[in-house]
Amino acid sequence: MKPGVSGKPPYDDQNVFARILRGEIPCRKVYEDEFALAFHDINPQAPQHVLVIPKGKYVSFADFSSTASDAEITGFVRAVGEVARQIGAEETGYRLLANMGPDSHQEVPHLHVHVFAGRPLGPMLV
Ligand code: IU
Repeated sequence: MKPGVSGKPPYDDQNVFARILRGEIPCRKVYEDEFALAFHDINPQAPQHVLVIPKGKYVSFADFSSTASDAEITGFVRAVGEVARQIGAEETGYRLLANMGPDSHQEVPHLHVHVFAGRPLGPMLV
């Protein structure tokens, strides 16, 4: 397993999403519950571009899927669905994306799912 990609990597408490979760940096909140916080991306790539983050200290999807509790995982997935509903994207459709680790160009080391919507998104470019 590569450190930082799989298993339980070290978590940087000063990463920007940790600071948003602690209220040290403002965000344009879309949704919040016990398990997740969702807010508008500061550099939107679609008319609707929302980030959904778990409240727990998880760097990546590998980390989250292997160490989070069932309640956290269920709560997070439900929150992603709720965000899509709240931004009105259920009818038109939307795209979910999560970058993980260096090859994916993950910039912020706290797990986040991007929700893109608001226009035809075209074929997925990898
Ligand atoms: P990535 O999947 O780690 O590459 O995406 C990080 C996203 O976080 C990216 O779309 C940024 O625009 C976004 N973001 C933000 O919304 N607020 C911030 O303070 C910072 C990054 I730094």
